[in-house]
Amino acid sequence: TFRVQEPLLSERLGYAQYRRRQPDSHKGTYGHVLVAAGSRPMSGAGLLSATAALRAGSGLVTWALPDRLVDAMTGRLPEAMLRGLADGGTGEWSGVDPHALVKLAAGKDALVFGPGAGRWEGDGHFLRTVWEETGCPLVLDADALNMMGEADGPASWPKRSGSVVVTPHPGEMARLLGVSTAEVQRDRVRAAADYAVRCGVVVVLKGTRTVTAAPSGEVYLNPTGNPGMATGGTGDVLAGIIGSLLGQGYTAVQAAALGAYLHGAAGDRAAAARAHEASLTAGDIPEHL
Ligand code: NPW
Ligand code: AMP
Ligand code: MG
Repeated sequence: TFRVQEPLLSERLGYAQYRRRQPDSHKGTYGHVLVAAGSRPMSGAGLLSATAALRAGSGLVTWALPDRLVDAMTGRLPEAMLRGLADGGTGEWSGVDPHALVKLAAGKDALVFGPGAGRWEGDGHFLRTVWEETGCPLVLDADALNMMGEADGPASWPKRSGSVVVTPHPGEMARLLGVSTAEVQRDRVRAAADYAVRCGVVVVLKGTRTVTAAPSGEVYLNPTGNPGMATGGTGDVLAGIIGSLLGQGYTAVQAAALGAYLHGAAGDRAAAARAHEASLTAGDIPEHL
């Protein structure tokens, strides 16, 4: 059983829970997020996620990426710290030892993994290592979701100490559930809530009126956003926003629902700033946070 909370976020979870910055705070107050994202053909996904984490208010952002990409990305986002992980010269996560990422995650306040990470033989083992051996709250998006496997995946894995937010689009949700995209879209609330309850993770099922579902069965529908956001990279931005909020100490369900809200609201402002929403690009969204 699950409960759909309406009216939506702005009253229930949104600005009421948004924490104002305190005058006597410092960068340590606002969390250190590790964004592990981007690979040779998709470095932009990592750049978008890390940029969004900074714009969403993180005190510090470290962007981990395969070593070979570091030179090309140097200077693209000067506020983030770049950490190249040994990749055997490939520029791909397939060449990275998952324990190197685990080590880097120690002491971080949140980890975002998946945007532009790619797929490879044995990637499920990589994800399991991250799942089991990192303690911080985790946002799993894009390729990380495809590494989870169908159906029971995390339901049968050891319980993590840190919370988990997964951010599938309908195609990714369908793969997680082992059903068609059309089936997911037929009852979006049920698809998201079933998975959240069964696997003990917060699910953010993206698309028009993004559904946030908690393991408790609570469900929030997001009122913001527009079809201009149907463009490559917008999901990578959302993952960075949610990771930032998790790292700032919001609970997983707050970070997920508030993140979806702010992402859509920034998308609405970004669309309004263009002559037409069709011209919105993912990189506009962090600019309007
Ligand atoms: P169809 O065609 O309807 O059957 P994939 P991806 C479905 C990175 N990126 N409603 C749809 O299936 C990502 O981070 C990098 C319904 C669609 O064909 C990932 O790492 C960028 N269906 C990687 O690329 C910018 C929907 O899923 C299929 C749906 C692959 O991610 C782009 C595509 O999904 C991108 O973010 C919806 N709302 N949304 C960069 N600049 O570096 C999706 N589908 O195969 O999971 O591929 O989402 O493009
Ligand atoms: P992804 O497919 O991972 O890049 O994620 C796409 C992002 O854009 C998600 O946050 C979606 O909720 C958002 N989005 C895509 N299409 C729409 C739409 N028609 N209305 C509102 N938001 C959308
Ligand atoms: Mg995506």
